[in-house]
Amino acid sequence: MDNISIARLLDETASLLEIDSADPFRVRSYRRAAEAVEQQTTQLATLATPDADPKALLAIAGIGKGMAANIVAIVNTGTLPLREELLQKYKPTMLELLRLPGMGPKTVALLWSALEVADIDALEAAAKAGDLNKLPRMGEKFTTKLIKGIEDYRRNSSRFRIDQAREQAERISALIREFPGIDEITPAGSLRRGRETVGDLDLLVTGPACEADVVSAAVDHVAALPLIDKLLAKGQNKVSFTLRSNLQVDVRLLPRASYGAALQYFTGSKMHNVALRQRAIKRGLTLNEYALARLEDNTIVAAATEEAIYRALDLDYIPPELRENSGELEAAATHALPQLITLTDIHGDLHMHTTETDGANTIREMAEAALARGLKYIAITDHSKNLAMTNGMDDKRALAHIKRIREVDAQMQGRIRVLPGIEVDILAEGQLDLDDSTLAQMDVVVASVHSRFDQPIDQMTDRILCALENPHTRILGHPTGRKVLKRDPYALHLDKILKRAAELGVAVEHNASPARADLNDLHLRLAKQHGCKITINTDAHSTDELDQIRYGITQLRRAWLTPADLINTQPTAEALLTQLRSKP
Ligand code: DGT
Ligand code: CA
Ligand code: CA
Ligand code: ZN
Repeated sequence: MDNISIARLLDETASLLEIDSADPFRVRSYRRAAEAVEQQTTQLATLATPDADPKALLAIAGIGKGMAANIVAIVNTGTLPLREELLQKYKPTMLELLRLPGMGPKTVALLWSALEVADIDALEAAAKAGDLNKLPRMGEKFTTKLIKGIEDYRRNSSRFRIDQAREQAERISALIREFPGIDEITPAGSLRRGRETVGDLDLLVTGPACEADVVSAAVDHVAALPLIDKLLAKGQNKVSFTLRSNLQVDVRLLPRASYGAALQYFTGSKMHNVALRQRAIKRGLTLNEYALARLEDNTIVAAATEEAIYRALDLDYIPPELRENSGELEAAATHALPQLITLTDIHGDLHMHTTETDGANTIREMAEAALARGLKYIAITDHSKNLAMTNGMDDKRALAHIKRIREVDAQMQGRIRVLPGIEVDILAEGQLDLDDSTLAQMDVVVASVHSRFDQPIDQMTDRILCALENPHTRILGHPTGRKVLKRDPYALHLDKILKRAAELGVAVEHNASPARADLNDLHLRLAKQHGCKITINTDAHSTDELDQIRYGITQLRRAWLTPADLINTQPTAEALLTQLRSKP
């Protein structure tokens, strides 16, 4: 039993627990153990024999006593009791069903017990045969939606969200770095450009160990990385493999002298590179993954750094996020590239949740965590009552919550300002879910759609326009309702909404959660053209999620935005509130 197989069993148990609606912490402990196991260079089977020292397993970070016992059980019996017990009730493939819109653990369990449906193909067949209609709450409408959901899922499932891709890139990089003589590892491709999803990971590696005469040892090291599931190819300086998640990784090991050219080439995008090569040819130059060189005699003009390559083409350096061939070459040629926003430009976060509704941390904990991240102000914006599954607040609770937020604000003694706010539901007809008199007490009213996503386009547009007209609305939250790789935006005349928001001085949100990224990069560019106020918020449901701001910054950069385009670059809460309330 090798490590990858042990990891797969632990991960499968996590999936079964998830279907069983187990405690999320318990689920996570199995997932974390799976990750820890697959990163080990020693085969755990040798540590888990009856006469082996039990402490060796416990020394691995992420493996406690119980998990060590599980691993011993797996090595000695090929499975573990919990997994066997859960397999009496469920199948591991059911987890994939949970990724479909509208599918919760209970529905999945019912599909299994009533129809013996345990995977996507079987579910699709049952839906198309009309078998679901016999089950409670699964009428024709549910079936139609589900069939569409399965199509969307199939289209999307070959790509991975940026946060997941980045996490994997970091794990792999840490393992590659263990080889002596490697001093730089850069993710290239769509990850470096900051796209919200990636098709595969492209990692570029350089250092003394990557020079041509010694590279084969480094290639061997990469090809033997413990977390490789399937080795796809091993060449002179390239290794391709897949991970357990099925994500493909292409690692290239390159000599220092041509690292810049390779970085430029493999960062792409393809369209940006095509345009850049055309520009090179006009100048009597040729550009490939090894160098920018003179056409006539192949003399190298630039190769070691990207900066030198762009400079030699009479261009300002183009940040990776802009390399989509959408005007960046023209701008770089005329010194007209924007001064893109960075993380340190952001001084506040105006959308987050606490234990009062569906968050994991208290107001005070969120405030301390935001302070530790250098923020100067935050708004606490818990849910309103229409979103019952989050324990949303009615007017009375919302007013009591304001009081508690103001108390924490006072306790923080000016080190950070904590503003009372709300994420209020936009009801089906466009009314807000709480009384105007309640909303009037709030500094930051984020209005969001959380229900009835299936309204016809005109109705949805009117609904949101109506919410914008409420004089208390300050921010339109996650304006299109999309979920990355999961749910398309609702039908919407976004142009009309952005135009009206600009006229009314209501800010539009970039929700930085990598699961949402809403507005997306293209929509943000549109919002700027319309003259909208724009805010970036994390929508954090725990202190950790405040860090997700960095994914949002990447999307803002892809939208060409500068600090002046955002409102939460204002240096103080007062300045922010003045701008938030201002009318054009
Ligand atoms: P992805 O993986 O679908 O999210 O998107 P990328 O942009 O990472 O694309 P990928 O992995 O196929 O290739 C990475 C970069 O390498 C790409 O942006 C440009 C460059 N590249 C790869 N193959 C070719 C090619 O056949 N022609 C050209 N011009 N460039 C290529
Ligand atoms: Ca790629
Ligand atoms: Ca690739
Ligand atoms: Zn929301």
